[in-house]
Parts: sequence; structure tokens; C-alpha cells
Amino acid sequence: MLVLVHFQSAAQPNTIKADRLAYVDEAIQVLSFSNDPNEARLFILCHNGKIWVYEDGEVLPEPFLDLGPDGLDIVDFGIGAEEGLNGMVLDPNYEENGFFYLMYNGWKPDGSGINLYDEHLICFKRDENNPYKADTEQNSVLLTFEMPRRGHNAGALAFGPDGYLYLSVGDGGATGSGATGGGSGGDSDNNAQNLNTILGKILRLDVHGLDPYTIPPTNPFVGVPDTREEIWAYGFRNPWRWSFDRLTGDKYIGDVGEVDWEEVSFEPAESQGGLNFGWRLMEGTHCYEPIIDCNPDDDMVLPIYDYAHANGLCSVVGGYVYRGTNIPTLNGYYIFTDYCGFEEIKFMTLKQEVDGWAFKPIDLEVEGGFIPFQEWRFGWGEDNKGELYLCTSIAVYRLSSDPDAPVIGKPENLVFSPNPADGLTLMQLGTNASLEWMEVFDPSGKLVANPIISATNLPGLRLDVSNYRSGVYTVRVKCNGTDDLLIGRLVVINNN
Ligand SMILES: [Ca+2]
Repeated sequence: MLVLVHFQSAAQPNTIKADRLAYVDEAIQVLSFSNDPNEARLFILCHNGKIWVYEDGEVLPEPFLDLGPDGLDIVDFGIGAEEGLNGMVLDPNYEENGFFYLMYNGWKPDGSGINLYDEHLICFKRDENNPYKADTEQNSVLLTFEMPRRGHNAGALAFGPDGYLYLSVGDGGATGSGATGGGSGGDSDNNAQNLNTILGKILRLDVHGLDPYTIPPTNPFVGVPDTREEIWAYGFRNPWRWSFDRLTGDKYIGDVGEVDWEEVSFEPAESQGGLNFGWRLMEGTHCYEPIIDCNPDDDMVLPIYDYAHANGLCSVVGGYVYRGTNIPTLNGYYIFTDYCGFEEIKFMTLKQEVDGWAFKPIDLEVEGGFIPFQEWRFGWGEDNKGELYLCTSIAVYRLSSDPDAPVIGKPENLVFSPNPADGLTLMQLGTNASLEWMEVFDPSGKLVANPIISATNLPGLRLDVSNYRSGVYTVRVKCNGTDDLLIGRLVVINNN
């Protein structure tokens, strides 16, 4: 008799252990010290303008670069709550050319009693003779623009799989607008929906080191009158932290909300750009201005998740999809946080399942705990191996392990025959224990829903792969009566 068994996903992480690497003031981002895939050293970027090097378990005493008043004191470097260094990325050819890019913003009185707030994309060069130092003589401001008010500066930047530089720009609103009833709240200038300004956008640039950037010819508004051709996507309020999934090239964007709603948006890798993410017509999935009928053509991209300003939560801090190797149970989860939630929910995850997005709160377990109402969560970081870091106002942490994770067995514990397969393949567990659950991940790392198993001769099970695309699949199996995981690789070759 043939028994068809449908298995669901299992093994969800509940708690992730994190190691405190160092106490660092105002850390907002961590990235690898070079593009070498095996690079162990890190850059730690701080809002106050300092870029530290972390090597062999400690922060080196001299910063790589300091834009702030103690260092280069670069013109109009801002030291207000939302001012300062906001993002850093290494040129894809950093090993050869030494270029890296920073976003910072600032403030200066213009002498007439009017304050100017501005933001800059600047390119620097590494010192040719000393990789631990930036060459402070060589830099070039590639993009500079005025911010009408002191806040909403966004400023995260990353190179896409297409080799272009993407960066986020806020809508020009003021710190605390909306919730505190400031006169500039709600994007009253309507910048985010205005394609003739770069405010409230994600931009896409073709950068060339110290030389001026050019517009990628495939940008969505190239040749469209009354638009800024730098624009890739629009309708953002303060997209403070966003990232690419290093495996798939999908974008995850944490857009800080106005009065009621924080949101995470998703842009698939195959997007051709030009998408409208809603602000200020919508805040999250809700109408904002106008308060009804805000999306009459149903053509805006709604967030994959939004949450209310409840339980102390106030500002979303976008993170990364985990693709490292140290925490297998976290693979494929987008982990993010909130600047000031100190109650029940502090960290959150989203995962793309076949039938939609699954949301799950998660805990980060650190020695001594986080300090409530003093340790604000600023940002995240990812190194070249896909391992993730958390940056708070006082410290940097590395996510290290899942204390509840089952031990993963050796690959030979799970054998398929035939392998490669194009139809039914026999999965042998190498044990007489019964199957509790199984997971099949496709070549991109996505979970394949409900693999159809025919159970005819336990402990051998027949897995039907006739509808799978060709590629290498990872199979994880948990048996009853043991905490260990069996893992195997199955090659599928299908011509359909
Ligand atoms: Ca939105």
C-alpha cells in the first residue's frame, strides 16, 4: 500500500546566542575589512564619524578614519541625534583600487540665521601603503543635497548583484515629526511621491571611484521628463536600514514610520525598478494621506510586514537575511529589530514560505543581557561569510549559535538512490527510527513545501522529485527519539 505523507517545515529558531565583541560608542554597521571571502577582520562604523578596525578579538586603538570633530572634522559633519555617518560600502574592486563609499550628513549655519542640513555621498581611498588607514587626502563628494529639516536621513548603501550602488535617502522630515506633532510631519512637502527630488527614495548609481557617478542606462526613469534619473524606487519615509539577501539578490527595506506603523518592504531580485512603496499616501498597509481611497489603482507595493507603535516599539531597524554557516536553523530568516522596544518583543524575523510571509519574534541571548532604556539598537552588519552582527548605542555583537539546535549528523546518514534522480528516489535513514519531520531546500535555499513521500518500506522512504527543477537540494530529517538531525544532498536532473 502506498501512503502519501505531507511534511511541514520544523526546526524554527526561538533564541539565538550572541557574543559581545566590544563596547563601541554609537556603532551602526559592521562589514568585512576587505572583499576577501576569508577575511576575519571587521570594520565597525559609528554614527559619530569613527570607523574602527576589529582584529584578533579587539578594537584597534587607532581608527581607520574619523570624519568627526576629533578627526578629519570634515566640513559640516553633523553631531545631532540623527546626524553623522550613516553607511559604508567597499568598492567591488577594493582590493585593487582601494575605493570605499560613505554616506554622512550634517548641519551648518549659513551666516544668515538659517541653518542648512545636508547629506553627502563621498568616496575615499585606502592608504596605498597601510590597509589600516584611509588616505585622508584623497576623497571626492559624489552627491550632495540639502535636507529641508534635521532628521530622516536614511543613508544605508550597498552594491547590488548588478554592480550598481544602491543607497537610501529619507523624505526630509524632522526628527520626531508626527508623533510629537511637529509642523513638518507627514512629509508635508510630499517629497517621497515627487519624482523630481531624490528625497524619500532608493537611488541606483554607477560609481567610478573619485570620478563623478553616471546614471545606469536601465534605471527606470531614464529619459522621463521632470524626474531624477538616479531614482530606483520611491515612496519611502526614512529607509534607515535596508539590505540585499546575499543569496537571492532580493531587497529587504525597513522604513521607519510616522505616527502608528513601522514596516518592512520587499523588492524581488527580478524587479526592474520604478516601484512605489507608498509613503505618504500610505503608512504601512494603512492609508495616511488621504485617509481613505489612498491606493485607488492598487499599484503600490505594500509591506510584507507592519507593526504598531505598541509595547514600547517605535522605529524599525532593518536587518539581514541570515546566510551564514554558524546557525543552520536561522538560514533564510530575515532578522530585524526596533530602535527602542525594551518589552516583550525586541527582535523579529520574517521568512518567505510558499504560502506567504511567516512572522516570528525571536530572542537574542547575550551575557549579562542588554541594558534596558540605555542600549538603543542602531543597526546590523554582515560579513563576507554571511555571519550577522548587531550594533547598539554602546556595543557590537556577533550572532553565534542556536542553543536549541539539533546536532547535525554526517551526510552519509542520509542516502538517496538513485542520486541524481529524476522521479522517485529512495531515501534511506541509516537508522530504524521513525521520521518525525523533514525539510527539503531547493538550490536557492528556499524551503520546498510539502514534499510528497511515499512510505512503503520504512525506514526507506520514496521521495518524488519529478516536479523539481534541476539542481542540488539539501534535505534535513529529524527522527523520533533523538535530537540529532540527519542531512543529505540530493541532485535532481529534470528535463521538464
Ligand atoms: Ca510603505
